[in-house]
Amino acid sequence: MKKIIFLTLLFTTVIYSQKKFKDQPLVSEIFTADPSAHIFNGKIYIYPSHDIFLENPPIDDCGGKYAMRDYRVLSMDYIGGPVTIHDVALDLDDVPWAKRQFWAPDAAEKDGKFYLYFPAKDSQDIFKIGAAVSDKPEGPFIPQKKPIVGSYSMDPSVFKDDDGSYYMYFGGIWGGQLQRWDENNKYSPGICGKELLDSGIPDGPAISPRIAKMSDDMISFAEDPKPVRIIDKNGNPILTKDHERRFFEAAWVHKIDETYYLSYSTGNTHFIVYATSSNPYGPFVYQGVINNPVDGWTNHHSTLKVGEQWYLFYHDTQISGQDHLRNVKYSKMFHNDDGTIKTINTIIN
Ligand code: FUB
Repeated sequence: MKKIIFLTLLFTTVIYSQKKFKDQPLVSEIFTADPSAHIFNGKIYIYPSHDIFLENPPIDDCGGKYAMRDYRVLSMDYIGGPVTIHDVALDLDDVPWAKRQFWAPDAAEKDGKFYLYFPAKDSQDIFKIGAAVSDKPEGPFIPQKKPIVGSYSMDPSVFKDDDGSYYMYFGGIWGGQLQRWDENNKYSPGICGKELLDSGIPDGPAISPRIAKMSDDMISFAEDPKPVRIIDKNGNPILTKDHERRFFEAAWVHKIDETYYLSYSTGNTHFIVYATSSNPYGPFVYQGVINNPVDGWTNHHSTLKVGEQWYLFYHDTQISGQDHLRNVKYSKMFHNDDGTIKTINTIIN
């Protein structure tokens, strides 16, 4: 038995030492994932999930091994500068409605206040999205006592438009539970994983991420969430079984001139892809791949312009080799003259 363990470890070490990674982890003291990057007060702040080691990680399709319990914010004065790991920004124990699984968060700033948006499962094990407020970008954040009314599923990201409106994009299928919510925002209990691959959802338009405009208070929705349509260049919806292009999780929006770029993860096919629109509500037209599969199962990102340069923040599993123990990184990202984005390969063969 000892021999088998030794050989397995040796094999993993050899494989990993042979892999060449384009970028290096931002920090190695803690495991971090799902980086949402912003510039606040002239500094770069990254809001990641804080992955934790589990003695016996559950094996299920509901994402049980992503059992995170707090958030830690990272910051850099400039790209490539030293990274500060700030103290705990929000602890699961301090959120009255949240029972478990602090998944991918995001943050926004308005009028000198900072808002952290985070998903967690409630006492019924249903994902909802919470808001927490701070005077400082790194927190600590004071959570609202209840989740955002009308919110559901996970992976919130909040986009500020040029006219000062804020929109939350959210949702994710499988363990993210989006398949349990219809487009009128009605919940029905349901399955959460691989069963959805072939028989779980009828073939037809894929499940859409959701959008809701934020109220002025930034802690509530100004409207009922609506589906965000993703279509191909002929105007046809991207279909459920189109696993390389359909939405899975990790919606994120950036804007260049009048074009909105919606990027997202395709989950089980592991790409970060993008689609464009002239309207924050869509429909978005599928364009292509931003990030090819990274090391590890999940692929989750954000985009940020620093000076004149765009960056893709993402994670992989370079340090641990385990899907649920990730490390955040960044890479330069380039738009072509026609507005398309050059595909990034984070593993160099
Ligand atoms: O980190 C937990 C979940 O894994 C995120 O919410 C998903 O986007 C995936 O990265």
